[in-house]
Amino acid sequence: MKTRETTRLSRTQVAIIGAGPAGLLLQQLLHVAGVESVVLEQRSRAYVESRIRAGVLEQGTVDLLDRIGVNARMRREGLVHGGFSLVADDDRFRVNLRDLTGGMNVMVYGQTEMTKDLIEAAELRGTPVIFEAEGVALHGVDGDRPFVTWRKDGQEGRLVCDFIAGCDGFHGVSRQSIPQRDLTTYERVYPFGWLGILADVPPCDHELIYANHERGFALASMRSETRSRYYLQAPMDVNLADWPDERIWDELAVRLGPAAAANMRRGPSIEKSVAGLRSFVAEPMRWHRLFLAGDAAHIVPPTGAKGLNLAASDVHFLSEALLAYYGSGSTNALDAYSGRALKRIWKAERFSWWFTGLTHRFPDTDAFSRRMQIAELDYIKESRAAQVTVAENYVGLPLS
Ligand code: RFL
Ligand code: PHB
Repeated sequence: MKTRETTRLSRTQVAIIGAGPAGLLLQQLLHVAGVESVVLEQRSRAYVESRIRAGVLEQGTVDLLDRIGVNARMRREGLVHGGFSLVADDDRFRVNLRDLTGGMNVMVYGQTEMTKDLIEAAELRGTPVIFEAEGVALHGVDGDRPFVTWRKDGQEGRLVCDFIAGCDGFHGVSRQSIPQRDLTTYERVYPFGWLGILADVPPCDHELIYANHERGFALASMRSETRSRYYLQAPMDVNLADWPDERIWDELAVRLGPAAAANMRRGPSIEKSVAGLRSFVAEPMRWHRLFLAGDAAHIVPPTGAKGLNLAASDVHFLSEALLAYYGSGSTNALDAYSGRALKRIWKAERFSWWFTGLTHRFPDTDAFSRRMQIAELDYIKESRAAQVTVAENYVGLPLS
């Protein structure tokens, strides 16, 4: 898409670095309100469209996709879930999200699919996305006329803009462009990872199952009624060669408990990978004319299914602030962006950290701490108040 034409572009209102969910969603939120942007992405379109990542959309994320009209396939193919199950030592109970939150659900729809839909919308609507932009660099961010440069097909591109949105993920160039003295970071790296497997078999349950087992955490998730996504807690240095599919299925059957095991359909994996778990926040999310959003500014462990949804809430706040600026010339909302976004981010960080602690085996999980985990899960099972707390965090706190 848009290759020769867009490399000639020289001026836009908002330059967006990164074509992940944050960047692509921000572009459409701005477009429907008449603000121009260009997305610069270092990878190819095929690479971006095939990355397997998150799978659960909060109601607020679904609402944003509805609002920008990039929702037809999600509404057709997405699976609405009104609850999920928690398992501890084969004792399983359901958290009825819909009932506990007064009617809220989550939508199971892969990040891969959402990304494809947003790229297709960009193509149809003519909002430029430049893939394979190498060596993206930010310039003049602390002045009045910032600009971005890159290389593509042996040519130098240069884009002057009013603002830069750094939506380029944890390893991107945007956060690194901010002087260290102006940024405070908070971090926790967990001493384990998630071994993920994708297989074209029907899920073992119609909803997700999160399991605390003495051998470690397990999660049964899905992408559709015929495609399953499973995870096992595993050491970060795990050798995938030691984990042939049969061993993974056997381990999932043990950790997820007998009811799930009885319904589990096994099949060849079509993807297998290990991802690390990290909590990370960089403050503030603004440096002069650069605004960070999504993984560029923060990371959560995936246990709460919050990473993608936080990217969406950030760009919702950022688009509102940019639209207020273009509407009235006032920078008040832009000045408030970082504080507003961080208030919601820290609560999602807390929930993701807590849910990880409740369900995983840590190197220092001795017999006493495991009893504490089991007692807490048992309390949640029996207490509606505790379940409401879990449910309202899981479906997503308000976008206020
Ligand atoms: P993304 O999705 O990382 O997108 C950033 C984009 O920026 C591009 N980029 C650059 N472009 C130009 N110049 C540069 N210098 C650039 N550097 C990077 C990248 O190629 C990419 O296209 O960030 P965004 O948009 O903020 O979205 C965040 C979500 O993707 C993320 O929070 C979740 O996927 C996190 N996450 C998961 N979250 C869940 O809720 N459930 C999961 O199961 C789950 N699994 C995962 C994950 C993240 C992973 N990462 C980051 C390694 C599994 C993995 C492997
Ligand atoms: C997924 O389906 O990839 C998934 C679902 C729920 C999570 C994390 C990942 O908490």
